[in-house]
Amino acid sequence: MMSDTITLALSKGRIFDETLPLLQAAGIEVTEDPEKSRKLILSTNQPGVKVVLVRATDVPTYVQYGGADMGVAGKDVLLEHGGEGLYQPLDLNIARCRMSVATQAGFDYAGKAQQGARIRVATKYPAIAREHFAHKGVHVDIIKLYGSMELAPLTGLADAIVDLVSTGNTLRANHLVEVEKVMDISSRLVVNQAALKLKTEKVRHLIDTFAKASSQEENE
Ligand code: PRT
Ligand code: MG
Repeated sequence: MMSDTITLALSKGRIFDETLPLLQAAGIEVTEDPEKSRKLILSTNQPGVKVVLVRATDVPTYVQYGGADMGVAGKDVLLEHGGEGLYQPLDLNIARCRMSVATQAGFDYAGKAQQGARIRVATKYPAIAREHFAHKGVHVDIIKLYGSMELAPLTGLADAIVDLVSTGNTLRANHLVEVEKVMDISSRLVVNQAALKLKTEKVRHLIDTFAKASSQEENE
C-alpha cells in the first residue's frame, strides 16, 4: 500500500457499522456502501484514507503483515489469532457481547465440569475454550467447528459449546442455556508495527481521535 495512505481493515456488518461513527469523529466519511457494492477497497472523503473489507477473522492477519496499516477486530478474534506483531492501543468498546459456555437445558454442567473430570466442547474458538477449561482444571476434548455450533449439544456431538452470546436469542431458539460466562468481548483497534513507526503522525492522530470518540460514547 502507498506509504502516504492509511488503510484500515474492517469486516462488513456490525464492526463496519459501529466503526463509522468513530471515523466520522475524525472527519472521515466512507463514500461507498459495502452492502450495495461488491468493491473490497472503499474510498473515503480523504484521499489519504482507504478502507479494505476482509473477513472478521482475517483482520489481524492483514494488519500483522502490512496488508493494512490498522484494523478493528473482536477480542475473540485477537485471542484466537494470538496478536503476534500487532500493536493494540485501544479498546473501542464496540460490537460488544460475551463468550459463554452453553449446554442443553437438562445437562448438569456444574456436576460434569468438575476439576479432574473430562467434557467434550464444540467451538469456533479452541484457544479461548482450552484456556478456560485449563484454568478450571477440567480436561477438555475440543471439537473445532466453523458454524452452527448450537447443533453440537442437540445432536450429541458435544456436551457443551463455547460461543458468542449477545441477546441470547440464538441459544433460546435452540433450547440451549448459558451456563457460564467465559469473558466479556468488545472490539479493539490494532495497528501494524511498521506503520506505527513510518506513519507515526497520522496513526497517532487516528488513535487519539478514536480514543476520545469511543470514551465519549461510553459516558453518554
Ligand atoms: O458472520 P461472518 O461469518 O461473516 O463473520 P463473523 O461472524 O466472524 O463476523 P461478525 O461480523 O458476525 O462478527 C464480528 C465480531 O463481532 C465478532 O468477532 C465479535 O467480536 C463481535 N460480535 C458481537 C459478535 C456478536 N456480537 C454476536 N452476537 N459476533 C457474533 N455474534 C453471533 C454469535 O456467534 C451467535 O451466532 O451472533 C449469535 C448470537 O447472537 P444472539 O444475539 O442471538 O445472542
Ligand atoms: Mg457472524
